[in-house]
Amino acid sequence: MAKAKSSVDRRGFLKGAAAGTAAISMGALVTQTPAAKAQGQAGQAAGARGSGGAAQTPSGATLARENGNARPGASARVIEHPGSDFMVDVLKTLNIEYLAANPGSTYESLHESLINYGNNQMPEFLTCTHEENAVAMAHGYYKIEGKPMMALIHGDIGLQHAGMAIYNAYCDRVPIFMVVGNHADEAERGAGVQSIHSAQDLGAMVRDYTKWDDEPYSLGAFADSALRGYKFAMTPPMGPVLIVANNEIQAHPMPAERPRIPKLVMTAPPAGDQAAVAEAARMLVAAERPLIQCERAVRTENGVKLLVELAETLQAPVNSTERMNFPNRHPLAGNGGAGYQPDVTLCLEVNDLLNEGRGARARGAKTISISSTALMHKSNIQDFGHYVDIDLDIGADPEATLPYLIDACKKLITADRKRALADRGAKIAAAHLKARQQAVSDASFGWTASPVSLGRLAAELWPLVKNEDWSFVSPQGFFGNWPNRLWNMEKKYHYIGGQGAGGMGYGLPASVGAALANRKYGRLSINVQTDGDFNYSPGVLWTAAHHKIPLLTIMHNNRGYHQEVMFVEQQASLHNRGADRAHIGTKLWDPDIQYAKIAQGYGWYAEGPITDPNDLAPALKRGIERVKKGEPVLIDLVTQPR
Ligand SMILES: Cc1ncc(C[n+]2csc(CCOP(=O)(O)OP(=O)(O)O)c2C)c(N)n1
Repeated sequence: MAKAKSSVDRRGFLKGAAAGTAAISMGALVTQTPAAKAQGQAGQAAGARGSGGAAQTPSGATLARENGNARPGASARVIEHPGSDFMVDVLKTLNIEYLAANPGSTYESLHESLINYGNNQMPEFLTCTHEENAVAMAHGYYKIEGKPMMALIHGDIGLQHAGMAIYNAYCDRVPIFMVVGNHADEAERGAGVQSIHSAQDLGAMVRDYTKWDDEPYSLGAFADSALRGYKFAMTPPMGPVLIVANNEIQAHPMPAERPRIPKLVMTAPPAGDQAAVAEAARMLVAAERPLIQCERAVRTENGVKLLVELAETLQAPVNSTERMNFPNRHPLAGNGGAGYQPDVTLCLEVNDLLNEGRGARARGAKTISISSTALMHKSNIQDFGHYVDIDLDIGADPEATLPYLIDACKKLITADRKRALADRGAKIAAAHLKARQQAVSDASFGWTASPVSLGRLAAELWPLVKNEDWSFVSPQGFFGNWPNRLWNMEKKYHYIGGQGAGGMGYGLPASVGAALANRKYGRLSINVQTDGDFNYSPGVLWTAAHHKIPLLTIMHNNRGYHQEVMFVEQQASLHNRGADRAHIGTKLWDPDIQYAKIAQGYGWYAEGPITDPNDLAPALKRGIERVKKGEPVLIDLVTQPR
């Protein structure tokens, strides 16, 4: 949401925020832990550890010199109740379990309040080594837990690091509650990093791909903003939201009159217009070959059940391309088989209707869309895709609309129609079975090959996990979609989908975030990890080890950016030149990267590189045993490209 505010207005307002505390300069703001207070060490407690008493810390003047603080000479004072304590009270009303953060001085007051005043609980700090990891962890976490994680971000530089991960979440319609620190007031902040890491309109840096952002100028406004932001994030279409927490409201003392924290009242997701839903039902029941095409169609286990009910009511095939929406072994799963040309396609939360809509129009077929994305668009980033003149466009949340659509369809189906639909269902079921048998046969190709085939990896893993409560927490597109082809995926958490915006560097941290959410359910989290993605920010391995997050990571180590190898080969062919140099700029060899050693260095149990396919199953067994005991484990498998 664009904000127009002049810097003159902002300064005036900030002066208001600082009213009553004008005498206290930045150099004078020193917080104090209870332990330090007991030892009478006021003014030295800024670096004190909560449990071990006050550490010897540099004086305010020394720190000021080193940090370029504007007022090095100011004497230290104590702030008993900083505004950041109130902010913690606000955050606690949101019931957020975890906060992922790479530390930074723009939110130092809030940081200290969270761990001491807030007792590091609800939310609990997760120490991250990169802002992109913090946000991507929150991304993966939501897709298991169904509620947002908080990401706490350091000023403009941290926000720049977080940018791509925010964009992935935005395109994946994933809510993340982000708070970014800032020193807004030039008169109050120091020279050096306090100025360089601050911005006049911090939200502008990511506004094109956050659902909403705000910069509250008082504690009362922070409370409103935080609750409003949480609510916006969680209303379909969901998305990341950003609150700028200016140091001026974090670090100044609480006003005498404590602002009220309002109640969190969530918005019910929008269901489709009754007449439009009735029209959709008429088209679907009359169709000879309907198809249900899903992207982010449903959000919960109940949504999966509803989709099964709709498919069975219509005896229509369900093609699901993103997160798990529909059980993949249901006889109606798939595209209906070879030669099944849909005459009506129902698209559920399909972002870009180019393929479905224009394809249908070309052959005289019809397209219906039910999507919440119709309710929110921004101008700059082109993630909205294409304008397609489809036949019925319902702006609504599919999951909230499904009960009405199912009812409307059932009312229209006569006994005769039911018999015809059952005949169609039997044919679709036969095609489904054929596709599954074909997948089993395809998995045997290159069974004894080294590097190891991905079909073999999927086939070796399945018997080891199928009796566990398992969750596949990485994208499967670069893994040949093998889990969908071979495994039995019936629960929502069996597959959490892809990056959202195709941004690499998502896989490793998102799988750690998802594994964290799975931990409390005792679920076995499985991540098949491509090597290109791994190398963006491997520091999240340390976060997983430090916070004891059990996760089985199997490296799909094809020693390169294979997607790009294929693109360069394609271009070489298009330009009528040989592809023998396509490895330049695309391969990760010479030297081969030692992933097991990297993981061990970050505190993981790790094995490999494995090149003999016969060594794979025993290594997987050992790995699973350790993960079940609570450890993160990495097995480096040298693989075929795809
Ligand atoms: C941030 C980012 N940079 C570059 C790309 C372009 N890109 C798309 S796929 C890909 C290769 C990724 O390599 P890897 O994760 O090893 O998967 P592989 O293609 O080898 O299966 C790259 C670099 C991207 N999508 N995201």
